[in-house]
Amino acid sequence: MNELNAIVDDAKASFAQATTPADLENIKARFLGKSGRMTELMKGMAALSVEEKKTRGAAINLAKQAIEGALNNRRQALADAELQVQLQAEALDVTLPGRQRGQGGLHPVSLTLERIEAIFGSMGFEVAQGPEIETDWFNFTALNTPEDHPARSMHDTFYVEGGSATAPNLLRTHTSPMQIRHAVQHVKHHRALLGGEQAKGELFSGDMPEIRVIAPGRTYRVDSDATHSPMFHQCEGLWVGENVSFKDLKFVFTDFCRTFFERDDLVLRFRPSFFPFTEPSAEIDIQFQSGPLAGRWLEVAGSGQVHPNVIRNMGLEPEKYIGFAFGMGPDRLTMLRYGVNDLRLFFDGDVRFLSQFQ
Ligand code: 2NM
Repeated sequence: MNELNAIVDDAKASFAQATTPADLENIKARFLGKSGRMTELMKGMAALSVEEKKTRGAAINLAKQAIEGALNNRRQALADAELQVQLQAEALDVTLPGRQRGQGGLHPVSLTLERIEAIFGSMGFEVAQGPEIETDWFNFTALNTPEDHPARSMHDTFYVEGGSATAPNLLRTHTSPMQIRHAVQHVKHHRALLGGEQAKGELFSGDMPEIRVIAPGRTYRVDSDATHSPMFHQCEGLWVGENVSFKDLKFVFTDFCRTFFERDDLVLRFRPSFFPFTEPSAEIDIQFQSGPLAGRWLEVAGSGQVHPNVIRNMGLEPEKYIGFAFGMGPDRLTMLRYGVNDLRLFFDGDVRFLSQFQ
């Protein structure tokens, strides 16, 4: 029996020396494996008598159970140790402050566009959006711009593939083409509501609700310096009805500017000018009465009474329908409102600059 105790002690000592589970399983084979010491002892019983087999067998079984118990204990201990190592390595300090997710926000020019839309929305203007790649017809011809106008040259306008020699495609140079698209749809819709046949090319002189719309969006011109970006924003406005006058333009635009800049004492000046699509035309200047820009005339928009040719291209009879239009630069309005002196800051994408507007 001493021999069995010695084997059990040897097994326990050997198991204790194992430092990894794989190590332990190798050592186990020496005692419990096919040619392990316990297996050899069992084989050795073949020659014993029945009586001896009983006592010897029981003793061997006890020893075997002791070895298996020791093995399981060591397995558990090694697994626990392994888990501890892993837990240490993957320890989290739950008391550390969390990593903050960066707070996003709208671009300052987007803030301006939202302001413009809200103010004109309160005056009954719809918002129309449309293609940035335009045809020569909507961008120039429909807007009464002559074939030889310098704005149509490749020095001023980005021409793109996809058009034809007589109908080239281009990046819109203003959002007025969208005004034409909107007006044409408006007229088509209300003509259809009235029913009746329409001769080809016949201008509409029936009744319809007024067209009141603004067209904000990106526009493109071949130009780049501190005050010009090849991509810039525009917002054009259009109000067409049977009795819409320059007086209405002055009222609407004055109200817009005073609300936009939050200055009731803001003064406006309508200075005679020229655009192909309006006649008469005027530049609109504003003057602050206080603050860093006080006393200076600042140009903020172009405007005018829509040219009869343009009214016709909307599908309307100019003897019945009249209106005004204006165009302004949201980029410049943003510079004036926040005191930014370089337009390029808006398009560099520097978060240190942009985050100041949140
Ligand atoms: C401006 C100045 C004056 C304008 C004209 C039109 C339309 F579609 F009615 F012809 N939309 N916008 C217009 C008029 C734009 O921007 C400086």
